[in-house]
Amino acid sequence: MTTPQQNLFAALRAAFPTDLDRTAIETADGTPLHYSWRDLDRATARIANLLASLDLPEGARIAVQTEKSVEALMLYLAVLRAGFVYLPLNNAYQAGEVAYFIGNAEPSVLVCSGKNFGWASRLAFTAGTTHVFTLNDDRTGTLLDRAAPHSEEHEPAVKHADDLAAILYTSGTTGRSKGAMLSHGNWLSNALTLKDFWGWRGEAEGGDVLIHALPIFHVHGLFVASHGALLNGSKMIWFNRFDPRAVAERLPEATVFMGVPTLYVRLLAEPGFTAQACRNMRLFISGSAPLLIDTFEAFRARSGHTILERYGMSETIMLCSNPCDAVLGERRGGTVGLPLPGVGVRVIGDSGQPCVSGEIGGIEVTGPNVFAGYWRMPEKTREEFAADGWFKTGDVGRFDEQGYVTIVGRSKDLIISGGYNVYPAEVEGYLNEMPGVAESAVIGVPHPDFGEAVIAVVVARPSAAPEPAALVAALKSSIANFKVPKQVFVVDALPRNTMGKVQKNLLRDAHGHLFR
Ligand code: MLC
Ligand code: AMP
Repeated sequence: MTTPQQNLFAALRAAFPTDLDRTAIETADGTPLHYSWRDLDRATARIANLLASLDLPEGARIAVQTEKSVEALMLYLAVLRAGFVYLPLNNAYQAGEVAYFIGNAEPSVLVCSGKNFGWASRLAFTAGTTHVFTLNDDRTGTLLDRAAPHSEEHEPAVKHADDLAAILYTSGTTGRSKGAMLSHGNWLSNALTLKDFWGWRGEAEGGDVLIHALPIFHVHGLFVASHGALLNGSKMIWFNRFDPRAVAERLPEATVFMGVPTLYVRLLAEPGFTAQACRNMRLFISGSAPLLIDTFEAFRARSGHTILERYGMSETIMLCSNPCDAVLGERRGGTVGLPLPGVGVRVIGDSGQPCVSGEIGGIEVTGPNVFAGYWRMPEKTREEFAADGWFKTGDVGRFDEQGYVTIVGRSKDLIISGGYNVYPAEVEGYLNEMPGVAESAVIGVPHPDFGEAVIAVVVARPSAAPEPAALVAALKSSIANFKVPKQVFVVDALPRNTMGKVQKNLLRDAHGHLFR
């Protein structure tokens, strides 16, 4: 018996509209460019053929650290099409961070921005990568040059549901980042569920148009947003950078928008963002970080639209969502809604037993959306799955009587700043290595724009006097800018409990009003 083709690209390709000359993507920053569905098909075929010509091993990883561009999206689709494994990297990561990912994932191919080619190719070739291409956000680079002569026809590689499609690195609470292994089946099942649950409208119902303004190296922008539009044959209005004024201007042409809470806060600060601008909108979706109830309400008052909040993570894609269809219930601010159809969500208390509604515990998940494990980290994988196979999210929450989930906190020491995850342990590791620093505690405090902001509290070594500004400058040269503390305080000692554990809650209380 032959297994049916489960290549995610094949499923997306099958959803392209019959008229391939229609616009699939229109760029919105700078001179507008129109990419037709035929352009997407041909360009991804050329890049897939280039990759196929490189004689790469089965399951080869293609690591990508580029600026956002339509061509970068095409590269992602081409990797799926050719049957290799996509490994996206945040373009804020610096050389030291990228070196770790390349050492751990051992990609055969690296695609980087031209401006980073020097250091990026040096470290990739040292780690055994065989090909390094460049791709810039102005449609230049060796990737496109090398792909140009290849055929614009390509039969998608046959992939099974369990075959690896992407590795997404998520930082570890202790130690280094872990690569979550996502399969073609994980992506496809979640994309099909969301297509239905969020009521994506096909041509017959007027057709949806998505404003795409998120980065494309994480679950939210690359997968949830792009897959949603592609699987529905919907046009995207494409922003390489989020600009609230420009987005507000284009809203009348769109029906769907997806953002992290910071994007909604910034839209509310934009005078051009009005109910009139939202007149054709059908759906605003928020996720990746908690949406404050104040933002939820201010948004409804200003635009007349109720934001749909949903909850996901790299390891599980989307787990819960507020209803889109009123028949299923209302959209409740402060909650992440109901478990998605086909996704099992439970809340487990300290006793190890499921909680009754209203009781708080650890959120666990099972379903076809849940990843297979961490790349080459069987121990970590075992630790994060319960004995019966449910994945422990590290988020803490409760169900209410109607089955809505509210996230009340995290058991993992994690800060989410503007939708990006920052693991305090990682930043503390860098700080503790700096001259004059004895120890440090990195915490998140409320911030009006980023939701949470990273700050650090540092204890000096005897007779040393580290300067906060110098510590910030040193961090900026080592780690991604969004992880760098917005403020550093030097203190005599960190508060500790009787077990010697740093009491971060006391530090959060002491600094909680810093940005308010
Ligand atoms: C930028 N800066 C940040 C930051 N983004 N600081 C803290 N947190 C952030 N998120 C800082 C930079 O360090 C810089 O500081 C200054 O802000 C300006 O940088 P910028 O690049 O010009 O910022 P901007 O373009 O305004 O970016 C802000 C943003 C961006 C909100 C648009 O952060 C963003 O796109 N966030 C979305 C993240 C996302 O897609 N997450 C989804 C993860 S998936 P300085 O000091 O250097 O000048 C996931 C699963 C799920 O979580 O459920 O979806
Ligand atoms: P990531 O590892 O980047 O995929 O981030 C996943 C984490 O983001 C989850 O474990 C949650 O802690 C958080 N998250 C995602 N969506 C929401 C949401 N709607 N509300 C609160 N936290 C969220």
